[in-house]
Amino acid sequence: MGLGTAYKEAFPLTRGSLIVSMDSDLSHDPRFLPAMIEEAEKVDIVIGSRFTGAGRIIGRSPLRDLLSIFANLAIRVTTGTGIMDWTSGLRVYRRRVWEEIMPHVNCNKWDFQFESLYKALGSGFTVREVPITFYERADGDSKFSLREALGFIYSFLKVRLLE
Ligand SMILES: Nc1nc2c(ncn2[C@@H]2O[C@H](COP(=O)(O)OP(=O)(O)OP(=O)(O)O)[C@@H](O)[C@H]2O)c(=O)[nH]1
Ligand SMILES: [Mg+2]
Repeated sequence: MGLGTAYKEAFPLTRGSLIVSMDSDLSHDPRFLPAMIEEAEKVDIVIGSRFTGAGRIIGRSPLRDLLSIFANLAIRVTTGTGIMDWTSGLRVYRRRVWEEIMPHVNCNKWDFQFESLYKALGSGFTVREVPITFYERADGDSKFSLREALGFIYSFLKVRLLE
């Protein structure tokens, strides 16, 4: 039913003062978490970033990388923020971020990543990025398609223009 739907289902089941989100297709390596959690002492959201410092992507098709880079560039320029990786699913949130923004996030697919971050920034929460290596999925089928990409653009415009 989509990534956003899954996050909303999972949120009431979480405990503790920090919430970690990560993709379940092994694209995210937990070895980056200690540095991210350390950073979360200072800010409200820490993004595991493929596009800052030593951040990188391994094994994915150049076309997918290019789309990702372009989407992030477009979001960065149109929102006027310095965030390099808006679509990364590896994040550490302070619990109060989710408590405050979750009721206002409507996107149910991977557009959730954009809307949650956008609304968190709008609520004054602070964000920092920590470089990570993103690995192409080891197995399973991708849900990515032109339809998904167009759906993301639609959601982006809707969030930006209507809310
Ligand atoms: N529970 C649940 N999780 C989902 C769903 N869709 C996506 N996810 C999770 O979100 C992660 C990110 O989505 P992906 O489809 O892997 O997105 P991506 O990494 O950009 O693209 P590919 O790995 O190339 O397909 C997945 O690894 C899953 O963990 C869903 O419908 N339900
Ligand atoms: Mg994936």
